Amino acid sequence: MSRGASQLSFINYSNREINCKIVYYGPGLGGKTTNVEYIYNNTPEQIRGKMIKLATQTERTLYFDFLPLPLGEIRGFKARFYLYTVPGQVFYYESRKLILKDVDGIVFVADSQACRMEANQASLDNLKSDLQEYQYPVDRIPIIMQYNKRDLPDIAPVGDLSRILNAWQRPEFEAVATTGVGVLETLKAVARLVLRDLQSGSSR
Ligand SMILES: Nc1nc2c(ncn2[C@@H]2O[C@H](COP(=O)(O)OP(=O)(O)OP(=O)(O)O)[C@@H](O)[C@H]2O)c(=O)[nH]1
Ligand SMILES: [Mg+2]
Repeated sequence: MSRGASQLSFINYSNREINCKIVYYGPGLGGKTTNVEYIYNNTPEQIRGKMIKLATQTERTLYFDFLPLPLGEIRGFKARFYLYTVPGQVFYYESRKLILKDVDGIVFVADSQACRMEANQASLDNLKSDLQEYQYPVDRIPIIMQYNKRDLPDIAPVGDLSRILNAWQRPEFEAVATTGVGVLETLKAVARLVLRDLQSGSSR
């Protein structure tokens, strides 16, 4: 067992698939949906599933965004990744927590703008407490940090973001989700961690 209670990816023996759940988490308007949209738009139609968005009229995520993607193989099983985003607006606590259930890997999308540092921290605290409530081992669950919106003025230096948000020293990427900078790199990194985690897990 590598991750104990959090090691819950669903194995389907009949079609030899392993389903992995990746959640894009982070503060409101940080760029979670933009990440997943970019991935959708840059994946061949034949392999991607349908992207489902549950949005308000202003395009802010109301419940979640969802995109199925086949990404890699493990011990003869196809790994199918399900990408979810959470609604970042502060008051959607319950939806965020529900979406984290059975998560295999997390991308924390931080907003690099200096004025959003507190929102980043609050969201990270929220993530930690949700994981703790589910009794998922925060120190072992695959998490990638993404510092998004690097194209904007008045952004915090990466060193500051790293020091303040990445005390657990997870792999980190700079990104501009609107143009795709860093987006696929982030996805590959989280997929790699999740597959490695699956490979090392004896209970699968
Ligand atoms: N300049 C710039 N704008 C970005 C970037 N990423 C996202 N945005 C913009 O930021 C706004 C919010 O992006 P979303 O992807 O909807 O953010 P979200 O994290 O899904 O927000 P919620 O669903 O409300 O939690 C949109 O107008 C995006 O176009 C970026 O890297 N640079
Ligand atoms: Mg969104």
